Amino acid sequence: MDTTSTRKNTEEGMIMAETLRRLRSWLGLVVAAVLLPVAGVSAAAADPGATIVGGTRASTAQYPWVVYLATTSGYQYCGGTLVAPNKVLTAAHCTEDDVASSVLVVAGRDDKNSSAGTAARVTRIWIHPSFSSVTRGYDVSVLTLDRNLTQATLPVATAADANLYTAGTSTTILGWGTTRAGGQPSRYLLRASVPVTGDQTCSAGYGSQYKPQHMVCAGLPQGGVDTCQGDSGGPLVAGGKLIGVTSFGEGCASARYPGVYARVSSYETEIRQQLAS
Ligand code: 4AZ
Repeated sequence: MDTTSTRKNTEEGMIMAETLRRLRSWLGLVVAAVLLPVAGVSAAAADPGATIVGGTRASTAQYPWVVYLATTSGYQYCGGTLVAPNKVLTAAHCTEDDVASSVLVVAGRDDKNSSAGTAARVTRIWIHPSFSSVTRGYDVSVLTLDRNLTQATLPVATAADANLYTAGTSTTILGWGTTRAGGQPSRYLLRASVPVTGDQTCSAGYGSQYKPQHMVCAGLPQGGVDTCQGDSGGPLVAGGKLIGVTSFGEGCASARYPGVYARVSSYETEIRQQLAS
């Protein structure tokens, strides 16, 4: 696979994810239930987020700040992180087509088929004003909830946390996404550990799509462990802080293509302002 075709495939994959996401927004579950099977496209492939490949079961008792975004009919489509009692940091590409009143934030529910925890309503969606597409950066969004949740919050990395972005730093990724590219979403919360990848390694795979000022990569050189579809918007955690928001990748868990995350410390000012608003 040469770099050119890889980039092309990445763009096409993203365009498809965007298109399918808009269909979902417009038609809701009817698309997943009826049109996708007819078209031969799995619901997981239509999912704009990523889920965890190579992960193991985890509990929101241990990771209380990890949440998922769902439609009002209960369809989980992205992850997020509780960063204040009534604020969730997620990916802009998760919320760009959303209307606040049609988004649920689910906290404290390991099993999507259960009714454990809390489903809060969203009253306001902030999307970074410079966001246009995942490969240009700015893939961050802050949701305001209709209530204060009781779950613990996770601190957001700042400029003072530069050390957490050093290649080799151990991170935790979490989500309810697919367990392989094009696979089925996970019923349960999954977690995995992956090291932060150096800028040169990430650029070697993604070329100019990887923008070190705006992004950070994490993954193993040989692949096998990664976020995947449906995990988007969820946390990349190191040193007890949120250092990244799951953003994009070429497939999932492939050698030479680590997962790409929004570099949270780059958006410190904007995020801080949103948390205060
Ligand atoms: C996605 O579709 C996605 N392997 C998120 C993360 C990754 C791939 C895809 C990283 O939202």
